Amino acid sequence: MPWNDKFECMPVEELQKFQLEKLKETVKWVYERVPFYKNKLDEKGIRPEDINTLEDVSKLPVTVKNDLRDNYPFRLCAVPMKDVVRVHASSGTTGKPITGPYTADDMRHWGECMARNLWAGGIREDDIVQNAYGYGLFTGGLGFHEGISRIGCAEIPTSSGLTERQITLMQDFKCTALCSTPSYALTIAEKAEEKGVNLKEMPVRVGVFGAEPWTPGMRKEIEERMGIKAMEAYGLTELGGPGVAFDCDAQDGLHINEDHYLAEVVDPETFEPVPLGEKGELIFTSLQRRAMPMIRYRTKDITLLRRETCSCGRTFLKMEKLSGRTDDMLIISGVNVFPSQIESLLLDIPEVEPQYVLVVRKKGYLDHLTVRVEAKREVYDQGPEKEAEVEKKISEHIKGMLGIGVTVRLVEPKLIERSEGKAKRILDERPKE
Ligand code: DLL
Repeated sequence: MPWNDKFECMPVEELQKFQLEKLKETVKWVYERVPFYKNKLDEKGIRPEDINTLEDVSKLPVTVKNDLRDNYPFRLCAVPMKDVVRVHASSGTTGKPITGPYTADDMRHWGECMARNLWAGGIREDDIVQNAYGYGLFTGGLGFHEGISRIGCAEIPTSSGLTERQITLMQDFKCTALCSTPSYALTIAEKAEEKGVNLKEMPVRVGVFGAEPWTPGMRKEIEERMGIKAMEAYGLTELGGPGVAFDCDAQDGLHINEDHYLAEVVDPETFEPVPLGEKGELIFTSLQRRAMPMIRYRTKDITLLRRETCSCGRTFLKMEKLSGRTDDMLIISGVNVFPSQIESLLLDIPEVEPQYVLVVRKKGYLDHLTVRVEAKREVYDQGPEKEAEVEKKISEHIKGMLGIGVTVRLVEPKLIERSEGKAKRILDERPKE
């Protein structure tokens, strides 16, 4: 049974009626309160009354990350600061941070969306949940906190980092669930192995992971190394953090909390809508947020949407596990490559650990990719000949699967920096223009 079957299992027609009502309210709310949106709608000659069907959403202007930066910190805020009870922020890798203010109602909705996420992962009030997402401005720690408290679990707010202590607390407190980024889960698993702690014998049985791309192969790796079931969370600061979408027992795509978020997929170049089942860039309009609603926010995340009856009974639209971000796409010898594709291939090679960095350099006019991946100790100890053999095997595998020539460099075990939050997989050494 879902956390909130009234909404999560609502017949689609009824759900869409609800969405339309909330969409109209949201457009009116921002038009009357945020000059940025009023100007953009006026420029397009659209008034809130022109939104009469869900498809009319495509008449509205899109919002991009730079709009949030340009209006830093609170110019997109639709309520006075006296109504704001929390502000989160995300710095990203470049430029000014973007902010995410919440009203008390926004916080309540966040807790609801996160409770659905954790509940779908099988987490219940008798669980002891170790929350190893970073606490602070990042939405991960406190977003999960909101859902964990809503369900009424015993929360252990470890935040990220101090990995040895994470393992000790997990053991001492008999934690049954772990929440972290997938790369940090792998760091914890590895540290436990190093310390001779067998996680599989511990009570921890489920993890809810997200905030960065991870392949199905990585999910399997984490499940096997920790002896848990690995579930997923998706979200972004601009839309209030985690709680936008989550997977269920079927582990076949992520259900979008559709009573809170209206999803579209568009062609990233033309912005034309693409039909259900086809890949494109994901765009969200928030439907119930009040402090900082988002109209048609371009996520840069690439996925496809499916409307189908799920074995779990939820009617919410599903988005396929993310294959990457448009920002992270590399073009190597004219072929579009996402880091996730390389990750999947590396997970097939038993001689290496799933610890890698992709280095992009210019070679003449073309981009060249070097895959630095960590050898397993027993391989590394066999010396340079063995290393060369494994490097050749991996580059041939990549050539065979993706059709591109890359350089593969095995590196010594533990040489690649371990992640405590979002792993950095790409090292871009191309000259800046
Ligand atoms: O990462 C919010 C979050 C926290 C989600 C904890 C899940 C768990 P940002 O830092 O703003 O917010 O980053 C948002 O991270 O556009 C995606 O590219 C990526 N991302 C988030 N969840 C997933 C996921 C948080 N499950 C950006 N799979 C998004 C792949 C994800 N990528």
